[in-house]
Amino acid sequence: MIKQLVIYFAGSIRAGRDDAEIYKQIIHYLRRYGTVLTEHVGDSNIETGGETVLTDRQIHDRDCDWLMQANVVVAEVTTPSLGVGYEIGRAVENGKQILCLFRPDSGRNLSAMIAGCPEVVTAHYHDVSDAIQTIDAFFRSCVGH
Ligand code: 6K6
Repeated sequence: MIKQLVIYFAGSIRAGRDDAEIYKQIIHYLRRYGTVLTEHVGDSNIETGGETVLTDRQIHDRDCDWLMQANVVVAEVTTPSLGVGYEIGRAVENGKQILCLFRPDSGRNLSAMIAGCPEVVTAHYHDVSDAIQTIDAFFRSCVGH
């Protein structure tokens, strides 16, 4: 039987929610590979400056705990986010398998600190069906599923 993976999905929250629908669809697909700890990142009801029940410290500590529990980190990095960059850096330091998904059609340039990081697999995609193929290839080659 295939071992269920623990997956941490990272996507912009306070840096902007333009891609929230894409996050939601990617998270939905990732669930076939294991438990996604951060499903709320795809919640279209979360707003950039919205009210939070938890303090920033509680959010930070909870998300770092989840990050440490994860085998795999998948980050959608088209909207540049300090929080996502921080999570990727901590994931690298802790030896996680990391896939970053970037849409060049956005007109943005991905930071060299992500695109140039040898411990991170960075993939360009155009739409969600494209991203799904990339995710499948990543899990086959890096995680052996
Ligand atoms: C709701 C509205 C505003 O803030 C919230 C609640 N905040 C967060 N809740 C859960 N995870 C968070 C929150 N803020 C940041 N994160 C984590 O950092 C997520 O795991 C995202 O991957 C990443 C987003 O960072 P920013 O800098 O774009 O907020």
